[in-house]
Amino acid sequence: MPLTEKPEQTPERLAFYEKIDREAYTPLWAVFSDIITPEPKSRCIPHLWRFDQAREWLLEAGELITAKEAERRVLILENPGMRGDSRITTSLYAGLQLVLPGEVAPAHRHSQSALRFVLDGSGAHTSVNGERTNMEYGDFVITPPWAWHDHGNDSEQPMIWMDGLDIPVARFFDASFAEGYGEDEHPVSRQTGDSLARYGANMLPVDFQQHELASPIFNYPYARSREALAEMQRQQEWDPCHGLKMRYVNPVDGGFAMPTIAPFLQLLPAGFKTEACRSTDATVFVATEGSGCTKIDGQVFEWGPRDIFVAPSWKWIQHEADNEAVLFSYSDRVAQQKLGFWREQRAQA
Ligand code: 1HN
Repeated sequence: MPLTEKPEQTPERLAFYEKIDREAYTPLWAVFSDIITPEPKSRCIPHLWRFDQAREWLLEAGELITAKEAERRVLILENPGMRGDSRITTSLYAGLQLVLPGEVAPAHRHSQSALRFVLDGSGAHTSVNGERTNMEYGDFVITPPWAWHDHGNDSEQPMIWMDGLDIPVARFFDASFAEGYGEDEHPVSRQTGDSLARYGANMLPVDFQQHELASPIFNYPYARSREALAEMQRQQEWDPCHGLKMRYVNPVDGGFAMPTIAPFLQLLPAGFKTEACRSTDATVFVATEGSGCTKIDGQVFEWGPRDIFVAPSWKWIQHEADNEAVLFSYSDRVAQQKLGFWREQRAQA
C-alpha cells in the first residue's frame, strides 16, 4: 500500500504552520512523504570520468601548485547532482591525486578513513603508522582512521591514484578531527612488507588481539588479487549479476577491510553480460583492465582502463564486457549492513 499523500494546505493550517514555525516546530504531516520515501530518493546521479582527461588536468595542476603547498594535490570527483559537496555518492568521497617525482605529501592524520587505488606510475610510496609500502598499478591501499600518513615519489614518473574516503560520513556524524605531524615524513619504524607478511599469509601472530576496526594489512597488491581471480576463472562459475566478484577482507575477522568503506574486485570474461541488479549502496567503479559498458538506470556508459564511474543507490546496473575486464569498486555497504539498511535485488531472469 502506498503511504498517504500530503494533506491539503488550508488557510487555517498554513496560519498554524506559520505560527509554530517561529518557535522551530514543523508539522510532520507536511513533510512525511519527503523524508519517509517508499524507495531511495537521491541527488546522486550516474556519471563517468575519463582517466585521460583527468590525467591531463592533474598534470596541469602539477604546474600550478606543489603537493606540499596543496597538502594533497587532488582533483575531487564530484557527483554532478551534488556539486559543491565534495562527494561522489551521498556518503563517500572520491578524488584523483598526483605526486610528482621528488615530491612529498606531508604527514598528517584525520578521523576519516582513506583507500588508495593506484592508477598511473609505479614505485611511489605511502607510509602508514611507520610502515612504508611501494605502490604499483591496481594496488589497494588503506589508511585507517587517525593513522599518520604521508606520501612520497622517489620514482622518475608522475604517480596518480584514486583516493576514496568516508568524508561525508564523518561530516554526517560531526566527528571530524585532523592534525599535521609538523614534519614532511612520519618516522619509519617497520620494514616494508612487514604487515603483509604478518597478517596477509593466512596466519596471524599467535597472541594477536584485535584493537582496530580496519584491516592490519594496508597494501593489498594487485598482483595477488588478480592472480586469485585468474585462478578462479578456470572454474567457469559465474554469478549472473557480478561475473566473479570478491570483497577485500580484514583477515582478523573476515569482515570488510575497512569499517566504513567496502572494497571489491571483480572479473567479467570477454563478452559477458550481467543480469540487472540493484542495491542500496551507491558504488564507485574503476575499470582496471579491459573495456565494456555499464547501463545504469537506463543510461549507458562506455568505459576503458582507468575510467571511473558511479552508480547511485537502488538504480538497476548491468555490465557488459567487450573483452576480459576487471573492475575495482567501493561503496558504503559495510556500514549499511552493520546498521541494518542494506538491500539488494536481482532482476528476474
Ligand atoms: C587525505 O589525507 C589524502 O592522505 C587524500 O592522500 C585526500 C581528502 C580529504 C581529506 C584528507 C591523503 C584527502 C585527504
